[in-house]
Amino acid sequence: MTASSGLPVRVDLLTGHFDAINVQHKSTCMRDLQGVFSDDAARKALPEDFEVYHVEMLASPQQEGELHTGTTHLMPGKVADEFFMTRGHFHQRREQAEFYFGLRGEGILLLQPENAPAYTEQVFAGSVHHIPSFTAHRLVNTGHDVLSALAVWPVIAGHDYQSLQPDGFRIRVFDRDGKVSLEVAGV
Ligand code: M6P
Ligand code: ZN
Repeated sequence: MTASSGLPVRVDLLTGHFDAINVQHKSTCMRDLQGVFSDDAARKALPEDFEVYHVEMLASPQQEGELHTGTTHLMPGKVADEFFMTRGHFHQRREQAEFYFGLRGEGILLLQPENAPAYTEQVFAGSVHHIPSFTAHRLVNTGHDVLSALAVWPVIAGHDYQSLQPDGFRIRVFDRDGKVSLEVAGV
C-alpha cells in the first residue's frame, strides 16, 4: 500500500499500529461515554480522562468509492460489572458494510441488524468479521489485555450514534463471577 504522499505504509499486524505519515488519532475517554454503560453512576465515579479506546486512521481521499482504514485499541476493564466497549454505531448510509479483523486480545463483536435479533462474534487475533449493511456494531473487550481490531469501511458510510438511543444495543456483556455473560438488555 502507498500513502497519497507516495511513501510506503506499514501496519504491525501484532498491534495494529500504522507506520505512516498523516496517521490521525481519535481518543474516547470515560467522560465521552455518557449513557453507554448500564450503570452510568459507576461510570461517572471513574476518572473522566481515562482513555477507554482510541482509533488510529490512515488518511483517505474523502470521496465516494474510497475506503477508510483504521485500528481501534480498546482497553481492558469494566464499569461496575460491564466490560469496556466502544460507543457503537449504525452507518448513516445504512446500506454500507464494513470489515473488522481481530489483531490482539479477546473480545466480542456485537451486531444488531435494524430488523432482526442482535447476535455476537468472538474477536481474537486472526478473526475476520463482515459487518453487513443495516447492522449496528460495537466492540467489547472481555480479556485482560488491549483488544485491537483493524477496520475497513467506505468513506461515505458515516456514523449514526443517535439511532441506538435510548435503549442501546439489546445485548450487553458482563463479568459475572469471572465468567463472560451475554445478557439481553431490559429483561
Ligand atoms: C472502528 C470503525 C470506526 C469507528 C471506530 C470506533 O475503527 O468502525 O468507524 O469510529 O471503530 O467505534 P465508534 O465510532 O462506535 O466509537
Ligand atoms: Zn462502522
